[in-house]
Amino acid sequence: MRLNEEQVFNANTSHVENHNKAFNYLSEKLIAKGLNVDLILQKLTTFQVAIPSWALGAGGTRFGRFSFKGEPSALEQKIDDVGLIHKLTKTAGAISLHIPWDIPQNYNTVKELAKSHDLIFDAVNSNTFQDQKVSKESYKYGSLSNYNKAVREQAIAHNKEVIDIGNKLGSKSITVWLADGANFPGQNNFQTALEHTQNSLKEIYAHLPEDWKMFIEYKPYEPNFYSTVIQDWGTSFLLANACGEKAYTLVDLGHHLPNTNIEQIVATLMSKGKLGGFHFNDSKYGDDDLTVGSIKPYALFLIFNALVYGMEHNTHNPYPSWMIDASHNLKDPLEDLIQSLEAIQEAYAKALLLDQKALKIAQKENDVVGCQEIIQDAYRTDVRPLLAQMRYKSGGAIKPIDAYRTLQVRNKLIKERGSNSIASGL
Ligand code: PSV
Ligand code: MN
Repeated sequence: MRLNEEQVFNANTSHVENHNKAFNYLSEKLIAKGLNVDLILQKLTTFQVAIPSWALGAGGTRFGRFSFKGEPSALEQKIDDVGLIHKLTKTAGAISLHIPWDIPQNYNTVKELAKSHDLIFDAVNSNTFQDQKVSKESYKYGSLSNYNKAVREQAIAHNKEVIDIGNKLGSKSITVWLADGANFPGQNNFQTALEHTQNSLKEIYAHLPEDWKMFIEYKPYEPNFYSTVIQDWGTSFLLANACGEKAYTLVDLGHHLPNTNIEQIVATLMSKGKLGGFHFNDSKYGDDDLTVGSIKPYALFLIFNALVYGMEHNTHNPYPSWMIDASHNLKDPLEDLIQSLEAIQEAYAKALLLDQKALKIAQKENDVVGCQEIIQDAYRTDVRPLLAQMRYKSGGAIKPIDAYRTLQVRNKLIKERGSNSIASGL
């Protein structure tokens, strides 16, 4: 199913007047502060976040999965769903595929469909954390780090195939996340596992097309609870350096131990030109994959401060590849993603308001109170009219969740796909 311009226009009509008032009020305040509102709007318009193909169905936990009616059961339907989100939010202009969950049957059809929704293919993701029916070797004891050469070779070949698939779609990067590790002390030799991983990654790296990047994602634990081979940003960073200039670290917000200072990690990586990709989600305890901004919106804003600073000052760091990596078991997945996109744009917009010059002066003067005042002044500004203006002017919805509900999108999807359709993925 698709939404057309007229439907979105109609959904906006009852909000236009209030929106204009709110936007004009905010705009005046920001201009009085010396901010360039047009430039901020332009930056918000170009900030596009990829939607992962596996987040469009209900997420599961290890205790069960409660399907959501009208889930997309084929890749084409998943692309349509991202198209719907993009139409309303104007922020989801890309889709990220996980292979082998979403191998295209017909590349031309899939490419044309994505184009018709104004979507591009972002990073492709390999999967060596599950065995496939056709696999000869098992990843039970690891993939790229495995003691057994035949398993490593199978995992390397899979990653190369993922690159080839992505290349046919126009993707420009691969994300490698490994579940490799150990559940018990003594199970693995740390040094051997790391060495195998490095050598395997180098082989995958050698297969990258000229204009491609490889993102190495880290995670401290789960599914292994004693040790994970690529456990932290430092390990990812050293592996990326060992591979070469096209290899980068990928930061997933849920992949840190509680209270880790993620903004500092972002700053360090960007200063070294090695932050390649970013996965957004939110969490209370671990890799909870909750809606972005639902638990720690202030932390997200501080992370965006580091990102905005890095994007301005670290020109040797490539523009990062943004993706939502969240999916859980309660909300309508499309509403969940719309809420995440809003939270991301909100944190970004607030970070764009930060008075960098004043902050630098306050920092030099060791005016600790002043620093906090400056940072929190940006954080406490209600920027939602800016986001609504960006969407409205781009042809999107002033209030995306409201439009989604008014236009009865989920009911229409259920009518079209049925109540029992199930999305592939975790
Ligand atoms: C692992 O937890 C991860 O963050 C990786 O990015 C995977 O590809 C994705 O989640 C799968 O859900
Ligand atoms: Mn991730």
